[in-house]
Amino acid sequence: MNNKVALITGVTGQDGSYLAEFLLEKGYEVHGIKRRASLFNTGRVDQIYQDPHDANPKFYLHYGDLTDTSNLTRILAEVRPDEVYNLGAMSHVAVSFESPEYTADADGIGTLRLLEAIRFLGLEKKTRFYQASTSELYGLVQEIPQKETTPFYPRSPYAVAKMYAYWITVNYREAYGIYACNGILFNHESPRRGETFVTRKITRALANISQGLEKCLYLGNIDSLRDWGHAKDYVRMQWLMLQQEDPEDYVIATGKQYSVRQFVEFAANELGITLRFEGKGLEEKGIVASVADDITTHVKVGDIVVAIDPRYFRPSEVETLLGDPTKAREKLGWVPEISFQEMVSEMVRKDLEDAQKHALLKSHGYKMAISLE
Ligand code: NDP
Ligand code: GDR
Repeated sequence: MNNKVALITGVTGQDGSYLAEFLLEKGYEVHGIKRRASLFNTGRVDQIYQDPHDANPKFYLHYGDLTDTSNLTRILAEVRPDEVYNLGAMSHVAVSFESPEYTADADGIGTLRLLEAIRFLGLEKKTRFYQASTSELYGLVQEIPQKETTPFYPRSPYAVAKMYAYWITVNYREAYGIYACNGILFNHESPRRGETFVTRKITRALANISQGLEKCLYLGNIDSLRDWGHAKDYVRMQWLMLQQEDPEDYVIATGKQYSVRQFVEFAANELGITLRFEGKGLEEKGIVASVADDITTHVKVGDIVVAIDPRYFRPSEVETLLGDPTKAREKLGWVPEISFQEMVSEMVRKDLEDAQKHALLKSHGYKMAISLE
């Protein structure tokens, strides 16, 4: 019987939802912080929602925000968790250039608020702390592949905020003996990935295009290289990091790299669309892909399926990321179980299912909105 209590910030996000499921399966009592929104924002955790009126619920949601110190302190005082997973963040790199100050507050100072609350409440010896650090810390990479000892060079307000969070986590571990760890996670995706991150944007748009719901997928830098894993594999590692004798920081990655362009090709193949990229690089900034075969009903030879829109270029870009997960493998026995191909296929299948439902509704005269961000 597991009597452990966990608190997850960002429980309504991609990782938060998978982690909550994972911990509930392990018998944890799970508390999550959700933000007040004008529309329901718990879609990713609805399947594990438990009516608080039922006997002995194991999953609780609290209203809160990482920018609100008294709120965080009160929740920590009430919940007195054994483990805190700080997954909440303004997590979109491009958006952080638009809202740099808010990003610093939520992602940087928000982490300090939680650590300081743990200290203030005298929970230093009880509460273990996980910080969602990121491969974006490596930014302009200083070494290939990147590992725990690779120097940081952040390239966005998001990454700079996360750099503060990284170091304040290390500092509270060293200064106050808190069991606090950084997971330096490389990109990880799933059908629950937010629709404006590039992988989900691609699988969703191509699925819609294959059903005649959209015409063209507009992207930014398609030569960008990333080390993409599956979120389910990565939340397991977040938990593992808090179960060790000593707190340490770990890189979590697959050790394999693909370009955005390759991601498009894999996703298109899944849908039976064959793309021929016509532009050689970003210089052309025009059409970069056209369809080679009329395999699906709605896509014909010569149709432009992917085009470059400079609007999606970033003021300073992270061109290449490739992680070295040797430490996680050797010390924690962690290896990713879901391959890149399996992940792309799962994402495409889910988005195709949704697109087919929408196409059916449309064919019966129902109107539906598709966001094209
Ligand atoms: P998501 O964007 O899917 O989820 C972010 C979560 O944080 C959401 O629940 C969101 O709430 C919440 N949130 C945003 N702002 C605040 C705030 N001010 N106060 C409280 N909660 C807030 O991110 P992921 O699940 O993909 O990532 C989880 C964490 O891991 C993030 O910190 C991210 O920066 C980091 N990370 C992610 C990687 C990835 O590839 N996915 C890689 C490395 C690090 P709402 O639902 O209301 O928007
Ligand atoms: P990233 O993820 O910035 O790595 O941050 P994202 O999917 O947004 O971008 C990956 C790469 O694709 C390029 N790109 C585009 N990106 C988006 N979003 N939209 C486009 O149209 C587009 N076209 C090309 C980007 O320029 C970039 O090079 C993610 C987030 O989850 C962070 O929170 C996390 O810390 C890092 O991963 C690791």
